[in-house]
Amino acid sequence: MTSNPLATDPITVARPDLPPLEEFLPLLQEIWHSHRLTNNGPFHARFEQALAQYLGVPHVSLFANATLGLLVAQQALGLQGEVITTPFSFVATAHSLLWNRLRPVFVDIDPVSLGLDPQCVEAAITPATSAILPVHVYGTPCDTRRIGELARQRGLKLLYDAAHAFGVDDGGGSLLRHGDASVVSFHATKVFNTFEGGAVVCHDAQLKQQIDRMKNFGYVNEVSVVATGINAKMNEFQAALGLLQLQRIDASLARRAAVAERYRHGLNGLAGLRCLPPPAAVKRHNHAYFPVLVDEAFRVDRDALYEHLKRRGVLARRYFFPLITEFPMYRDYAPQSAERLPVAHAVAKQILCLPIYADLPLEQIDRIVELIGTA
Ligand code: T4K
Repeated sequence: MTSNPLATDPITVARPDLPPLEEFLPLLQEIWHSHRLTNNGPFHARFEQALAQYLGVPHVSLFANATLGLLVAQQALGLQGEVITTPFSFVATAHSLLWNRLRPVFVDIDPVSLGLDPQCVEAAITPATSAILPVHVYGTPCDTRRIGELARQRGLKLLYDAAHAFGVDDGGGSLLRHGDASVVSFHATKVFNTFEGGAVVCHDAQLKQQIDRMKNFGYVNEVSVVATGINAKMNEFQAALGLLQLQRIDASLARRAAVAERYRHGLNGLAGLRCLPPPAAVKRHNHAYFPVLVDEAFRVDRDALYEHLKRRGVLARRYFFPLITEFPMYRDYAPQSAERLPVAHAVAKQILCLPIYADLPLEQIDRIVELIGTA
C-alpha cells in the first residue's frame, strides 16, 4: 500500500470543469434528433449571442480552437511583414504568425505583468511593422493603455492573444474589449471550456463578417467564395456545452479564487518563493493559473522543485519554459536572445505553475504547500 495517495492519483496542473452529464444529455438528444451537427447551427447561434452578452462585448465569432482564431484574425486584419510579440507564451502565439508567413519580432516582457514591455515594443517598431500581438499571460492584463496608445499613434493593428483571459474584468469591463480584436481559448485546460474551442472578439461589424466568412472557407452564399478561407468553425456539440458552461462560470471562477487565496496564505513568508501579486486595478481576475517564481533564495532551484513535486504526484508545469525563441524554428528570429530578452529569460528559468482548478479541494492545496516546504 502506498503512503502517498497522490502517487497513484496525481494532481494535474489543470482539470476541466464540466457540468453534470445529465444536463448535457438533453442537448445531445436535441442535436441527434435535428441531425444538425455543425455549420452555424442553432446552438452555435445561441452560444455566440449568449457569450457576447455575458462578456459585454459587441461581436463574438466562435472558433474550433484559439489557434485557428489567431490565424484568421491576422488575415482578416490584413497583417503583413513584421509583428511584434512576446517570447513568453505558449508556442501557438508565434506559430500563428509563421503559418501566415509573418515575421515575429520578439521583445522583452514586463517583470510584473509578464506581458509585453511597452518601451521594448516602441523600440522595435520599424517601417515593416504592421501589428502588435501581445498576450495576457495567465489572464493578467498587459499594459493595455500604453500598448493601445502606441498602436494608435504608429498606425499599427493590435491583436491580443487573450487565450487565458476569459472572465477577466480589468475595471473597465471585459479584458477582451481591447485592441482591434482579442482571441480567447476554450481548450479543456482553460477556465472556460467547450472541450476545445475559442472565439475572436471585435468591435467592428464588418470585421466580424469578414472573420465569419474566413472561418467558413470564404463563402458568402451557396455559390460565392470571396476569400481564401479555412475551416475553423465551432461545431454544435462544443456550442451546446458552451451554453451550459456559461451558467457555471461565475461559481467556477469564485472557487478558483478560493484556491488561489489558500495558496497565497500557505506560501506566504516562504523565502525564495514568490507568488505573483494580484493584478492591480483588476475587478475580477480568473485565476487561470497559479504561477510562482522560484529564486536563488529558495532551498532548491525551480527544476528540482518541479521534480520533487512530480515524484510525489503533484504535476506542476513550467509554463512558459523554454521561451518560444529557444525553439529551433525561432532561433533565427531572435539572435542573442539571452542578452536582448533578459527579463523573459530570467522569468522562464524561475516560473512554475502550481495546480489550480475549480474543484481542487482546499486540503489538497495544504498538502501541496507542505510538499513545497519539504523540497
Ligand atoms: N495562446 C496561448 C497563450 C495559449 O496558452 C494557447 C493554448 C493558445 C494560444 C492556443 O489555444 P488553443 O488552440 O489550444 O485553443 C495546454 C493546452 O493544450 C493549450 O491549449 C494551452 N494553451 C497550453 C498552455 O496548455 P499542454 O500540452 O501543456 O496540455 P496537457 O495536455 O499537457 O494538459 C495539461 C494538464 O491538464 C494534463 O496534465 C491533465 C489536464 N487535462 C488536459 C486535458 C487536455 C485534463 O484534465 N483533461 C484534458 O482533456 O497544452
